[in-house]
Amino acid sequence: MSIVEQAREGDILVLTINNPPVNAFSPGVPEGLHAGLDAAEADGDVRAVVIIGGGRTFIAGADIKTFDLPREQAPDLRGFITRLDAFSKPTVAAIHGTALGGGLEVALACTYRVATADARLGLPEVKLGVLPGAGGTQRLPRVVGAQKALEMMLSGSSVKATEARTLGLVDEVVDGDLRASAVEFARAHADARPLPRISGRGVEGASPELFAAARAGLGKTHKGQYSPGLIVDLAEMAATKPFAEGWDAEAQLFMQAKDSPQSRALRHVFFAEREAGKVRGLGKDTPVGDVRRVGIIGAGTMGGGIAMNFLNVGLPVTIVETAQDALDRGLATIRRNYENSAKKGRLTGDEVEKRMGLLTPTLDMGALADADLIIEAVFENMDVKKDIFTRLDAVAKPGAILASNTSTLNVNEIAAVTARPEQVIGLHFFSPANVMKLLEIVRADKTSDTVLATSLAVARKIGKVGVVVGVCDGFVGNRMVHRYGDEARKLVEEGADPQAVDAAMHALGLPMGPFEMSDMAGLDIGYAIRQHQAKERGEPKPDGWLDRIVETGRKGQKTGGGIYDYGDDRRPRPNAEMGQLIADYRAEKGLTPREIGQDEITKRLAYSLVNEGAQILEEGIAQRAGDIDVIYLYGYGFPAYRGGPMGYASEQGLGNVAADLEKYGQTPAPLLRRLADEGQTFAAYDRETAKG
Ligand code: T1G
Repeated sequence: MSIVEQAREGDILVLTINNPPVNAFSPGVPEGLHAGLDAAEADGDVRAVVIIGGGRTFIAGADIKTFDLPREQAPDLRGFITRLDAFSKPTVAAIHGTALGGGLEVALACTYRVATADARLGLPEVKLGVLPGAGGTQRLPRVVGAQKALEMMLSGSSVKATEARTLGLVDEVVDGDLRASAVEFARAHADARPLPRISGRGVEGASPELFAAARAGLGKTHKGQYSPGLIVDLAEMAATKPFAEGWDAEAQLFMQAKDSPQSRALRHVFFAEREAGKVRGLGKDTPVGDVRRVGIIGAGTMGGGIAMNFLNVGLPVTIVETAQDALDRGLATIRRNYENSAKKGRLTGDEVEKRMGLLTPTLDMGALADADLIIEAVFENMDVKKDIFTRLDAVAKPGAILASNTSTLNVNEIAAVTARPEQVIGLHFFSPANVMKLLEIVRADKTSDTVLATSLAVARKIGKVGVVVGVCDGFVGNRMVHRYGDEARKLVEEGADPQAVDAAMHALGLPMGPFEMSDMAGLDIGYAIRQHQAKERGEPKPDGWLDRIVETGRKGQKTGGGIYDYGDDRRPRPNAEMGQLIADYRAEKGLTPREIGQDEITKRLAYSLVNEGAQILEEGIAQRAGDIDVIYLYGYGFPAYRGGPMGYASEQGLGNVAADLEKYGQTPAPLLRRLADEGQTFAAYDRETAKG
């Protein structure tokens, strides 16, 4: 089957693109389409052309993998679109699945567009740190108006065909056979002359105020990002300059954006997200279990949040507690969360009741006997968990998956108390569990492939980004954040203010700095972990400045104050007493504070993550550096336009990172040292290790 198939339907020529999985505009596709237009031009009996996608979608965009090809090797989407726009016979884009990015740009260069009702159309290029580079910034505003075009291009969101019809983005929404309907539509419009061309239209609803407002809003909606400003500039050119001028400017600005560190980072993230869901060595034919009934042990904050994920996708959940009041509190919290969503119009009253109706509260663990997946979400204490898994072993049906939501404890130890360690896995949800997309899937030594594959499928089903990690203290995310917290506390010991440390992370693009995050999570949690780890290591009781703050009873937001004070708006405000406590601490320890600049703070914090990540990678706790990036993006808010910690380090140059680590008193991990000496990146390491 050729990549673009030509077929005559009477006087209509149908060009079908066969480039699975998403008909991206890869090498071969333009050549095939040009050949199709050549055939249509050469044959006087062909009155119109239909372009349609084979398989599950129209064209989902330029082939992102070709962005770094030398220009002469990259598919010439703009060249094809120029020819298509000027083609002498009517052309019809027949759209199903998605028409995204370059796919929608091809469709906009066609004379007409027809689509199935569930098709989605959009220009998501901003999510890759670029902009529509094949006419989208000039044609979309001419079709849907300035306001809607800005909204679509800046959000990167797509619209369903039914809305696209209202916007004039498609000419007809078809049901039944798309191909036949498109051929019929083409035949019915074969004699239309002059051929309507979008490039000849004006832009409705444009004004200097609109573009000024759009620019002003970027600081909030696209903080620190580069290509959104260019999109506004180009949309304004569509409204104020001749098409040809905007078209040429778009090409230049696209190249600039494509070659930016932010676009490299976002393209890395695009593929890393997809790779993270694949487990090396897990056979494609590994049987995947069918999870129809879920059991949750613990109706606290985590248990309730976890339960909501399954209720949201229509799976019945039995939730177990040890006392009625705890059970009642848990259910009330779940109901309150849903009712809050209903108040915001995200759920109807019926949907709330439907979800609540799927929830079975009980005090009897025996009620979990028919669950396919049971998730323990109780107090972070190994003895408690061991007791629960021992009892679960006697209750759960054969083949049931027994998962712990532990955030740091050893899943091998938990599995060892059961007679079925192959059924035991860690499913580490991040709080709030019904909101955070990250799910660390902790593969224990004896976890079976089927349990692992089923857990990945469950993650996809409940809309989580599941990343497989190994067993160690803190797995991947929390292990890295502990190191990051150590370095942050050290910076304050040496003279930095907590606010300056947090401000450096804001400047890097994180929504919260380490101390704001600690105050939010609860200072007592970090305190307990430090005490536990010191005890485990036989070290003296920790007595850091932050430990002293906790010992004053200040535990963070939950007590109205921790490192910072918090008002009703929950915004952190410096507390003079804490400042004095830190100063006194330094004096007592003989620490002479020094001025520490933002660059040093940023490097020490970001690279502490990277260094621990390199260690984790070398130990095999994470499969890929890309997986670590995905964990950090989805679990801790590291900005995607920086590529995640490992992607960010590769962009800085691992040689520079290693040198800075040494400059600031940290020893580069052996893998980091090796890659730095070889001039390698972490992405190259991932490619190298993928070969097995
Ligand atoms: N290029 C290359 N590969 C792509 C791709 C693309 N545009 N889109 C998807 N893939 C791969 C993906 O890596 C995965 O590979 C497989 O296809 C299935 O993807 C000039 C410059 C279409 C909604 O940004 O949003 O056009 O893991 O797992 O969940 O203006 O893919 O199987 O090896 O995501 O069903 C603009 C990106 C490009 C669309 C389908 N277009 N893709 O989702 O499958 S820039 C996009 C998606 C552009 C022009 C500019 C989604 C999807 P593998 P998947 P899915």
